[in-house]
Amino acid sequence: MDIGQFIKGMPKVELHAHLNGSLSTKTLIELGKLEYGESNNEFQRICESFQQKQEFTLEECFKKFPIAHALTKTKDGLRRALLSVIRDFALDNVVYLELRTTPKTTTKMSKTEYLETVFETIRLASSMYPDICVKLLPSIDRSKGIEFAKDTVHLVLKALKTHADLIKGIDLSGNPASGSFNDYTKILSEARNNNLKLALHCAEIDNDGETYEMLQFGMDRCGHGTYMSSQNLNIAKEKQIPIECCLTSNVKCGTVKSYQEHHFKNLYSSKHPVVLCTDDSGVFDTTLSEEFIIAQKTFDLKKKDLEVLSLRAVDVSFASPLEKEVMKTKICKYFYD
Ligand code: 6MZ
Repeated sequence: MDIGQFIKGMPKVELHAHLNGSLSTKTLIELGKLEYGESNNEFQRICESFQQKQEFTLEECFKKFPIAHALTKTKDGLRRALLSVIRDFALDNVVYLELRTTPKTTTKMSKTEYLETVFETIRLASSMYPDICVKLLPSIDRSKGIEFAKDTVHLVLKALKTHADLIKGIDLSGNPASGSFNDYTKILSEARNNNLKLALHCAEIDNDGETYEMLQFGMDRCGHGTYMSSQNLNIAKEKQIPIECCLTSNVKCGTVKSYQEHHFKNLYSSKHPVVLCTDDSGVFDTTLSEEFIIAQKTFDLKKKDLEVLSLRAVDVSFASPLEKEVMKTKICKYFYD
């Protein structure tokens, strides 16, 4: 079997995926037809022109999310979008998905309704796509301010009473150039004190001081970890903080010059816990298989490396011990049967 096919069939674990960034162009167009009418070609043109762009800046990338947000503002749109995303990951043989999304108030839904719709849909998907286990990391968008963040965490803590099986932790994301990490430490501590894991976007842009503060504060996983000075990297290594590497996202946004120069290489060869992730598979037109294929080709990974990476992703996931056992069994079966 060729290595690409082997990777496609491999049971995979996705730990860094944003819901509204994971809508494929096909899904956006389908939802666009429902929202704006069959004959609205302008919407289709905008979606396609975004997909054709191979490189953009991080700032430009943040201009793409409102397109998806306009289609997930109703319960029906959100439900359809979420089901499509789960289906697409399942079709790519992702067996465990920690999906992130920012609970938001829209013109048609309250923040509570947004979150409840997400829970309902994940439960519905578990019978439609039984081969994929989906968990949620509600996101705090750092561009929306502290009051918004407090409200989100309090809603999530309330939701733990009925959805503790689905909620695995909190993600801090949003445009990394906006807001200040210090504003969020109090509310993130509250989440942590209530046993929520923290997955923080950290060092996605060059801001050494903030990266240092974040690493001192601590986190269960670091999103991106692109611009780490050697001092900060040493802290991450001492604390053994797993790093979620999103190759295509970083290269297309220009925060990493090329795949060859991606920090994944040094992290992996120094045996630091590292995972491959898609970030926004729709925005960057990728899949988790594709990310593994790129890593395999660029860094000449062998099957043993693919197995190590897959098992490491299980280890650093926020799954329960039983969920981890199930995943490890699937992975080992694939590699050794
Ligand atoms: C930081 C990102 C991101 O939450 O509406 N998001 N935050 N860095 C990135 N790197 C490219 N990609 C996505 O999904 C979209 C939201 O996820 C965050 C942003 O806040 C974006 O608005 P949801 O489902």
